[in-house]
Amino acid sequence: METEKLKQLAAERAVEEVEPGTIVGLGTGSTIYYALLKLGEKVREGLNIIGIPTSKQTEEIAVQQGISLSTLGEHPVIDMTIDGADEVNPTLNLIKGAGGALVREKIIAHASKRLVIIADEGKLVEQLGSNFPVPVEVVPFGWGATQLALNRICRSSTLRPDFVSDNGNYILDCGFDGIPDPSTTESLINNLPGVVENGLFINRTDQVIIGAASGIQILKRQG
Ligand code: DER
Repeated sequence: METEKLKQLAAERAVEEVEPGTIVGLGTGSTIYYALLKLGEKVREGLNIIGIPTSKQTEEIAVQQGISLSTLGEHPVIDMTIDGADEVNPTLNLIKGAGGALVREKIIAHASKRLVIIADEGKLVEQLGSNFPVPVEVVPFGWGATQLALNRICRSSTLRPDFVSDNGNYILDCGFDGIPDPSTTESLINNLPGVVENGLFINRTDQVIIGAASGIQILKRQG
């Protein structure tokens, strides 16, 4: 089964868990796109929810789908957020940010009672940093100096070309040959002057819904 179908499988399964009358964080990326389409369909059938988008891109799609939107300021506690991931390891830690929305995604994930991640089975890895770089959002001022400091933590980093985030910042994509201690790495990166946030999402995920050729796999955080 081709990847897009697997993404759609996971996305639509996650939407089944959205309760009427709830505040729903809406992630960013191509997998969440299928969830937005399904949510739009259910809203048109009468589902009453309020969406909190993690990016201008998601906001536009949600508006097109007729999903009522609000802000984190209006709703500082979110019932459930659905979002994608670039990598998922066995303890449900993630690399996110290929879509460039990691800052708002992490803020909204932190404000959520439940974080449900949706992904195709290709996103599963034994160790984070195997297939994807860790995106790091940095302020434009002195980004070159920030990059030098980052390169002492990662193998190498590249400025994401022709990209400015919704927050007016740059992204440095940091390559690793595997990340044995993601929690420490997340803290080391965020401790650097000039760094706004990074794409390591550690101990935040409650459930991962995987679209696999063999069907849906549900992974729940232990403990
Ligand atoms: O940029 C992001 O954080 C996205 O959610 C990303 O992690 C997954 O994007 P995809 O669904 O397009 O693979």
